[in-house]
Amino acid sequence: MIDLKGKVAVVFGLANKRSIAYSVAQKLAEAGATLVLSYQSERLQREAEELLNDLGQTSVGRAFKCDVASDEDIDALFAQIAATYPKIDILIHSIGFAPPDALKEDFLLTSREAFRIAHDVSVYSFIALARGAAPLMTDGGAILTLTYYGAEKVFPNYNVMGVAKAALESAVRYLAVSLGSKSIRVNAISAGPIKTLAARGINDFSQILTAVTARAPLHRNVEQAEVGNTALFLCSPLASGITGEITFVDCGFNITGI
Ligand code: NAD
Ligand code: 0WE
Repeated sequence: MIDLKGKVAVVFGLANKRSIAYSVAQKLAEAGATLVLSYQSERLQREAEELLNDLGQTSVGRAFKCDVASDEDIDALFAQIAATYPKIDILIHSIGFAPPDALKEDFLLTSREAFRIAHDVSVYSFIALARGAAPLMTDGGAILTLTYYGAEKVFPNYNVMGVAKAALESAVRYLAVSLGSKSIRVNAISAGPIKTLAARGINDFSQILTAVTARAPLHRNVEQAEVGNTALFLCSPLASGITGEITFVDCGFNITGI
């Protein structure tokens, strides 16, 4: 049994119960961790507080606002965390965004602004949050982000997000070296496709799910809880020797050739 009692986990990207981050938070909480949730805008504050309740964190957990595109928000968030908790142990980065048009048009037409936003929100934020968290991880720590196979292979319409995920996966390796001497491990989970808010409105998403069912060794799609379990493992002492790694949780889809 993994025991995370006395550990503090900060979770970014928990928008609702279908979010991958919800399942991750659930598993961390079940193992005894205290949760700090971060929500993107005031509009999501009540929702975040309700989610904290659902996760059994009413008295210990806290929710703070942080738009990761804002340096001021990131600084304010870590100041609030430092004032509330003596140290933090785990950071979950489950955030990705590109302007909707960039996920519809021909990749060739990707604009400078769409490229900038996708990389700012999906990649730079990971580096900035790791930098904010590191001084508070006084007893070592685990940092985890979520990526997708579109970093390596072309999926129709994933477009600039694929380029951003490739950069994110590289950032995992560079941060692992940067933070290794502090006993902070940095890893990513490459999850198979899951119907979350971020997948809604994606053209042909059901086709992607069907292709996985046909081709993946397990002949099914992955569930949020399976990503949550792997996240729990990677953030636990059981994974003390793993850093800079991309772990696929995709029912084996990525190993197949046809
Ligand atoms: P989701 O919509 O539930 O989560 C995305 C989160 O990003 C939301 O909570 C949103 O508030 C947050 N976010 C976006 N812009 C932000 C900003 N400026 N500041 C703060 N937060 C911001 O969807 P999800 O599928 O759970 O996505 C989580 C992560 O998992 C993403 O990195 C995504 O790329 C990755 N992923 C998703 C799938 C999938 O098929 N759903 C597969 C592999 C990887
Ligand atoms: O990373 C993602 C989705 C990320 C995402 C989703 C949206 C939708 C709403 C980023 N930005 C936005 N912007 C919006 O305005 N996934 C891994 C899920 C996903 O998205 C795809 C996929 C898969 C899988 C898009 C095309 C093809 C496959």
